[in-house]
Amino acid sequence: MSGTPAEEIADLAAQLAHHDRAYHERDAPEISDAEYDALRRRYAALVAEHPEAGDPAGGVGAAPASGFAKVRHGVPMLSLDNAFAPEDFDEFCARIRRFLGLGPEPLAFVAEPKIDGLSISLTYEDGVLVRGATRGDGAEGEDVTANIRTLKSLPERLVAPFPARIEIRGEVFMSKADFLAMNAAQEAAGEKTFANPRNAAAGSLRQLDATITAKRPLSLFAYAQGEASEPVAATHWDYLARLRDWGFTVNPLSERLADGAEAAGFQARIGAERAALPYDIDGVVYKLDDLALQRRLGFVGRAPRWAIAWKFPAEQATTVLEGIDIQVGRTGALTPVARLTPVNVGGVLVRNATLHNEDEIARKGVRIGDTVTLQRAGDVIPQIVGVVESQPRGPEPYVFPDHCPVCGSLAIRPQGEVVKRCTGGLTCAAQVEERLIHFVSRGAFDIEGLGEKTIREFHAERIIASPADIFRNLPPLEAEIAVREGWGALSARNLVAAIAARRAVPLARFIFALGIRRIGEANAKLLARHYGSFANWRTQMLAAVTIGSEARSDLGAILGIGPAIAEELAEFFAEPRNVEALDSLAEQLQIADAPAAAGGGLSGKIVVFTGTLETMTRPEAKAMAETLGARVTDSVSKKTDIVVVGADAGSKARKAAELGVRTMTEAEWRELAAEAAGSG
Ligand code: 9MJ
Repeated sequence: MSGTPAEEIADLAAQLAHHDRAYHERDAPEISDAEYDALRRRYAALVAEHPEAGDPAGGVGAAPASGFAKVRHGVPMLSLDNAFAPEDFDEFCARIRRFLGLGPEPLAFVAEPKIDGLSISLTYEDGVLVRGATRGDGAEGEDVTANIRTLKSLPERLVAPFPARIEIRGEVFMSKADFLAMNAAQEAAGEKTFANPRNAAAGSLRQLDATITAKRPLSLFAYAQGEASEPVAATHWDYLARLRDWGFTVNPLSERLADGAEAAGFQARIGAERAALPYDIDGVVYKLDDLALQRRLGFVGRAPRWAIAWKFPAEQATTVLEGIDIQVGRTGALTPVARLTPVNVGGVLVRNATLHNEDEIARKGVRIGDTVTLQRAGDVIPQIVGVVESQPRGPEPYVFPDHCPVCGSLAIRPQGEVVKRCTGGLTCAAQVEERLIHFVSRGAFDIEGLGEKTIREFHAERIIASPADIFRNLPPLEAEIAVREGWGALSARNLVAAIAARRAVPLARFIFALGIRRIGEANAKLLARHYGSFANWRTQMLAAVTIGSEARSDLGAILGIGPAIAEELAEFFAEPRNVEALDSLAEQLQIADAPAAAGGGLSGKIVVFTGTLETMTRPEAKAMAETLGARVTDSVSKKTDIVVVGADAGSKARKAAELGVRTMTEAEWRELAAEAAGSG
């Protein structure tokens, strides 16, 4: 092996590049996947240990902890909205009809049992599998190509004819029988066992050594599409048929329903069969069959408007309420959490359950010492349903505290709200800690190696007291961490490198990371897109503190923000300590301006629709404009770029004319949008 670490790194990078070409370009790997992974791991370890030598193979710094390279999904991998009752499903259908402006004509759906596994994306080029990736956060997953190749139910090559490039999505899972057998074998061998088939499937797929994955009994059902070089079907049902032709396994229980009215019957049938099925399902996914309509419907946030997961009723159990702990959230919300005698609910051991808020406890009449009914639906936090009256009762009603259990500040409950909040703000250790945890979380700064547990530890020991502390004085921080138990020089260096790598941050992530109440990822994006730069956002927010200011009404007029959220932002900026914390944090960072929205032609344009539209509903028109990068607002001002004037338009059209804002008809708008879509 070569001499200095830098030489060894360069040598390994060259070897990796060679094997990457053999694998991806010539389809003729010269070493096994396990040998390749070993090379990658050796390389990653050396790069982490000697950051001064650089990362010539690239990408390793992105994922040192997991060992998997990150992969951006060309089309985001979506999650699904849930339905729990027939009314939820009916509302879903009604929403589709409203959005598309449809009458009572039948709407066909495809119903698929919802497998509780792990979503993956499979890319085929010229019919050959070139990449497998996990869903990750939907935008970015992990490259698990080597692992996914070991699945028997996965075609390495598609059966012709197929498009030049296509991405197929599906669920990797483990059958109940395979899960039980594998756990028994693991236990006999003194190895780790898994809590349920879902965890077993995820743990087996995400193995750094793909030869381990190969020994695990994983299965795959294909059910969705990502990017494709050409359209392959006009309906989802036909798409499933294509999947079968190409060699995939499609769930044989999937059915085409001529109308949504048939969903309840399907739900009941599958529910009755559920226990006897060879794999775990937690509901049924209903997808609108017509793909052209799917495209028109698009997404809200991370979920498509054209699909819904109708979950089965929750599993229930009874146990004793041993106590009620009050948790303090990052915005000061006091949440009562039930401490329970541990009990098994549908295969999961439950020790805690949410009691939501003060009113819920009173409404259910729950007392400490009561026997309670507990339920768990899907991945949601278990809930207390009510008291088992026939069992001995707790001695006295529960009194909700009126002070924060952590900092002792008064807890108040504004009129009309259900949540009591600690008024301690940044003086409350619990709020500060929760804000820090939010700050480093996935959609925010996402710092590798700085998760919830580490933050709690560092905060408790005053190593990190504010977000700015994370980035300030990294060398002393590294020295301090290096000598901590369980750390050491290498992990300290890795952590500091991971922190440094996050100094450059997009504006939307920065805004989201602040943890301002009601500013989730979607709203943070809206704000970033609207204000463009950190400096502009900061100036405008400070101006928006004044009720009635132009900045305040501009903020409230952003589509999707509105006056209530505007007030939340104004409240945050009205507190000088928040602005101080914000500024000292910003000093440590390079906050990138929000990119002009994807979609080309209409990026950053402000559009107003007025009057009655003939060929689309208002929600569809808005969604269409936003997809193309435009912002849609409700009122016309001199900042408005385009006013689309429908039938019987009134004052807004007049105002546009007065201000000299460009107006167009609906037909002209469609033409412009089509052009913009083409240019994107
Ligand atoms: C599962 N988990 O079985 C989808 N899924 O489609 C099925 N998940 C899905 N479809 C779009 N059958 C997003 C997720």
